[in-house]
Amino acid sequence: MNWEMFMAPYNQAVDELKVKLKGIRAQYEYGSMHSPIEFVTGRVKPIKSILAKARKRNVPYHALEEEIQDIAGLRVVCPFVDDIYTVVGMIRQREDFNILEEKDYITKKKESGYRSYHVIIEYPVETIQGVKKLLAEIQIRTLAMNFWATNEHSLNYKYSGQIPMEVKARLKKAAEAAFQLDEEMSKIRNEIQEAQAIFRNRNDSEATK
Ligand code: 0O2
Repeated sequence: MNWEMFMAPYNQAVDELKVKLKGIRAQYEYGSMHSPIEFVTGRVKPIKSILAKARKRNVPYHALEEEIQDIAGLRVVCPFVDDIYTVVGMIRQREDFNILEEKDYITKKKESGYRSYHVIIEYPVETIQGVKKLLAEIQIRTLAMNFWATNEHSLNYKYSGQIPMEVKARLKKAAEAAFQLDEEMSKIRNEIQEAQAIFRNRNDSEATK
């Protein structure tokens, strides 16, 4: 297996999709509008993790491209829960890729407490051999959901997937607290956005002095 060749289109897809998704945020900023996107990150799954996932699921090498959907992974982090659905709406309308599947782990959280909205897309990458369509996963979540998932992910790594029961229970509590935080923030969303607009205008006028 030539891993460098295998990974090349995934690296390209992540780079391109990062630019495209960051472009959405930039357009809101130019228009001085509230952006439903706080930040965008992207990564190509490390080969070690691809192989570990494949082994766990009995996926042979020749089926990696179809079976491991998140070799190319993008993450869109939003200020508020409603923003997630705004971003999903925009993703659905795009003409530069197709959606294959949507997984709503917000209304239906995972057993761990994990919340996020996942969209699996088929993305065409232009290569010197022609167009190569590959799968990519876009995870859309709030800042609070991201804080929880990042910490839980670190703990999973620390305990090699075997998080002790009492830590698991605390994580579930923390997931609910994070969701409550999202709900409370949504209730004062208008106030927060007005405050941010005042702050932005003040900075803009000071910059042009
Ligand atoms: P990594 O290290 O982030 O790459 P499925 O068969 O559809 O249930 P699949 O294909 O793993 O399972 O898809 P799923 O469940 O949508 O999860 C894909 C990714 O979502 C994971 O990738 C994580 O990034 C994230 N995720 C899912 N569940 C959890 C969770 O309980 N906690 C955290 N922190 N993240 C989660 P990987 O490959 O597991 O990991």
